[in-house]
Amino acid sequence: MLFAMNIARPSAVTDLLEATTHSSALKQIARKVLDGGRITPAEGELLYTEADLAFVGSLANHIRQKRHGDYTYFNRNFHIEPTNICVYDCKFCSYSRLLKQKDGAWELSVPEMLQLVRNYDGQPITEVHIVGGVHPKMGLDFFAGLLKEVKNIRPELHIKAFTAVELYYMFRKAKKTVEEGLQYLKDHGLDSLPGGGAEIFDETVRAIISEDKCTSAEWLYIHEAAHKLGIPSNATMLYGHVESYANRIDHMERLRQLQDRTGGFNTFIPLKFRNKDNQMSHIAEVSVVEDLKNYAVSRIYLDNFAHVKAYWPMIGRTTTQLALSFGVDDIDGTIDDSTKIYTMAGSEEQSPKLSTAELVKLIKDVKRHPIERDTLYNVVQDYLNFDFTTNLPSQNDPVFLN
Ligand code: V47
Ligand code: SF4
Repeated sequence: MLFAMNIARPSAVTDLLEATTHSSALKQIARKVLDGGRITPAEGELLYTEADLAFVGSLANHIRQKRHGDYTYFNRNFHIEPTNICVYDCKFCSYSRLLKQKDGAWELSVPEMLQLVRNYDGQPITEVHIVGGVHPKMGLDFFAGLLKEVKNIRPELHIKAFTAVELYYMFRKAKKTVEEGLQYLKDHGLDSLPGGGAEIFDETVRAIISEDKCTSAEWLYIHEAAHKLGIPSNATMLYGHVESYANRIDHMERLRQLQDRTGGFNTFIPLKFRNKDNQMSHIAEVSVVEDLKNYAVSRIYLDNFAHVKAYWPMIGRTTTQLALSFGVDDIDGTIDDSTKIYTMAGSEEQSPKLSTAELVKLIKDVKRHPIERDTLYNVVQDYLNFDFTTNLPSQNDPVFLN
């Protein structure tokens, strides 16, 4: 029997309305959020500029608690990065190489990638995440063939693959419409899209940080088309570089509107800009306080997104645990160390691998209820009372979270 979900907690959130330190504008926002209302872009900006961390944190935590109780989700996945050769030149990217650059470049053949899949034979992995550079010679048919072979080896494995940036390039090159290209990949085994390539939608900022890749309108179009074809997706936001708070709110506003139309986004993933070895290295990284504030405002603003995810390899274990009190309900997965896009940019975790037992402990240590999910947030295993020595639910007394 589980007790964790039913225990009422004293709520810090009602204090927000009484505290004399908050302006009446902020109290009005709090009241609106507590009544289940939707905040405006101007109110979103005010949260960034005027509210302190405790204020946004209490509101975001309240929303998370209302939606998910103590459940904190993770999944068991692994990554394949087919290549880091890329036709584009995003200024924040530490990982890409030009076709003619030999130093530090890689490109994997289909058999090499299938071997990576086979390496997980017998392991209870539910998802493979395939994303990489935009290689001029790896086209639609190459990737469709890869998807089909992966499904032949492991039909039940969910394939979350290709950012809108990669898709836009491969469809254009193959002279397919977005709809035709997506349907073709879906027929070959594509199950969902990851959220990458969104960066910041504001056109002026996008022109500075990634001028030549697909536009914001194209990114949004591809995700909308995918949702209409029954392919769910994620959305990201790269923050903490040259963007303003207004740019972040504009980014989330465009996502919120799309989500209103389709409901096809699973989760929102803020990605903190890391400055190691890229053309934006002169820009200082933002503080942990800013990270937490950003998670919280995201949770408050995106009222039609079920989940907000903290990508733990990027921000590290301690900030991940903190983020769980600032609106985050999902911490991504058990990941092997083949995820180079972040390690090369200076992520907290230089060898980002956590076993399931370690992830479960990380979640339990902050009094949350660990739930292994699949990509679509179906519960795979409840880990509140689980014995890793027998791999069975524990026979001992239930663990109390409070
Ligand atoms: O679009 C690149 C980001 C993204 C840096 O959907 C950087 O479940 C910070 O989108 N500092 C690709 N970020 C990865 C991605 C992702 C990751 C985890 C889960 C999911 C999901 C999606 O990585 C890029 C870009 O925004 N990125 N360089 C950097 N220096
Ligand atoms: Fe290429 Fe992606 Fe790096 Fe941009 S972020 S240069 S699209 S690999």
